[in-house]
Amino acid sequence: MQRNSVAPAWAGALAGLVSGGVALGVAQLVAAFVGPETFPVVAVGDVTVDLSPAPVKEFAISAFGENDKTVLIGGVLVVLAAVAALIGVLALRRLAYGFAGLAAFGVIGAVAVLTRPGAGVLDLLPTLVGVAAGAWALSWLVRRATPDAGADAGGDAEASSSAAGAAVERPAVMRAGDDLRAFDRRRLLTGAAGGVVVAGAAAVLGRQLGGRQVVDAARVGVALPKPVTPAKPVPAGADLRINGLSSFITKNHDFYRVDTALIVPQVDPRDWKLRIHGMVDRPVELTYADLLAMPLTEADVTLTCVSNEVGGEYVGNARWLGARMAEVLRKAGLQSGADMLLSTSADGFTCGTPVDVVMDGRDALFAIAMNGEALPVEHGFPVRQVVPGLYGYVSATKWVVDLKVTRFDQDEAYWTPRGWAAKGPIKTQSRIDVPKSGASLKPGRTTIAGVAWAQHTGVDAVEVRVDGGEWRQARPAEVPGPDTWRQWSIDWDAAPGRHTIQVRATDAAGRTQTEQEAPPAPDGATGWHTITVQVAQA
Ligand SMILES: Nc1nc2c(c(=O)[nH]1)N[C@H]1C(S)=C(S)[C@@H](COP(=O)(O)O)O[C@H]1N2
Ligand SMILES: [Mo]
Repeated sequence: MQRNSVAPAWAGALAGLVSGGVALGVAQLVAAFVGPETFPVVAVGDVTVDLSPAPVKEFAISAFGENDKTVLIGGVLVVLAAVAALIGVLALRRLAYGFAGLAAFGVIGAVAVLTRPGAGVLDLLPTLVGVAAGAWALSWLVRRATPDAGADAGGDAEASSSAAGAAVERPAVMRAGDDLRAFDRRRLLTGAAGGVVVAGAAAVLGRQLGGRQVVDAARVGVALPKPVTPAKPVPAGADLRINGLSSFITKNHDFYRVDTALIVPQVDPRDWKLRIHGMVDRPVELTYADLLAMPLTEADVTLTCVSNEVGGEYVGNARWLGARMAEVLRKAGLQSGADMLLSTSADGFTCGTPVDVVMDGRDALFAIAMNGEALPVEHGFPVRQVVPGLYGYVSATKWVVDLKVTRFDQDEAYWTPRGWAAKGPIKTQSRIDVPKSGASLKPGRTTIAGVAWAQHTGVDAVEVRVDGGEWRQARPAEVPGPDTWRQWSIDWDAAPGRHTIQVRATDAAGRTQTEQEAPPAPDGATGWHTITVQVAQA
């Protein structure tokens, strides 16, 4: 008896894939009501992010850049699809195997959801309802594919009759070889098509309902107060307006984004609270309205990511508006001995910032606006931290909701156990923006230009050399203060041939960038940005 050939493997794989789709679509729909982070695919992705060792994450960032999240979710979906197909194949042999596979999936999803910060039992709903819908779809499709459940190749009458609900009227032996009756291809295909429609509709509806409309609307409705302390005027000469050179202010749309969030946290400002506790005299709770009612400070500050490679793109300059962190902390009263501010975001990311840096008078802000508009949701709406001079991973908490005043010897922030330094002052760096590395140039006078940064110390000088020759002084542009990057430019008489161009900056404390190359981990890349260009014959 060749029962295995009754319904082909592809039929099982198809049933499995469609059932998996139904499970995810329905889970997505339910997650729209419970919270987008409870969608099991996202939760599994989040766990993957949190469990990935630093080198894997660094690889992901360098290989995929800001697409790393899409690649990760895509990877999770590919694995899911493969396993769903397998589950379908098993289900055709014996439905109970398929159910067991789905249940195993549900358990993985449930565990992932429950390990998310602040997760409750209700958060399991998308996973549970999704798995139930997937199981229902699977048994329905298997039944359609094999109308005579008795032909179920496993021959387990109990599992097939109870699960598939079809009466076993004749012994399977009698129908062995009766392919038309044992495997109904048309009914499987129409059923699968129906399943795809259900899965797609549920997913689309879920995305619509769980989307960002509510928070987007609240964001658009924010009336930004005028700063009591406006930004220092930006000198006219701060922006050299050279083609290809990063503009002095980075537009919000162009601003780099780095975070561990697979889906951007949606925080309604009406629900937002910042809790300040720990080593303080009086714990404080601030609402968004409280924050907006404080005297606000505006400041131009360049953010930099510790993951930025020499010459990399993870740096940007914006005008921030916010309440001074020092003033908020003085309301709470810092106790002596506290040296760390452990901030937590709505999605559970944590960040450890030195107390002395925040309290030393620099423009360390709980920022609410970026370049004249309420913070973009991706950049931390409604409130994020901005601290000049520190890499983002130790200072720039987006969607910040909690601040614990503590000690570095008692608490650890997100990236520290993952191989990054507990403290992250920004290292002086410089970058050549024009010409682009690998460019082909005409011979003759050419402009070389770029940016350099040494936040809160300031950039004093920038030097450029070609082909390892003499360092020449570039012209640094004007700056409003020490907390932003500084443009620079220099003219070069390009002779035909291939050339190497290098840059190095010296900060206002007299320290020149080291030539020594270091990778981003554990505390920031070093080395001189070096590009090569090809100059054509005259
Ligand atoms: N909630 C949260 N805030 C975060 C992060 C994060 O992963 N989660 N990453 C930090 C890092 S590493 C950097 S470099 C900056 C980047 O800010 P941006 O995305 O607005 O450029 O945000 C910081 N704030
Ligand atoms: Mo970062």
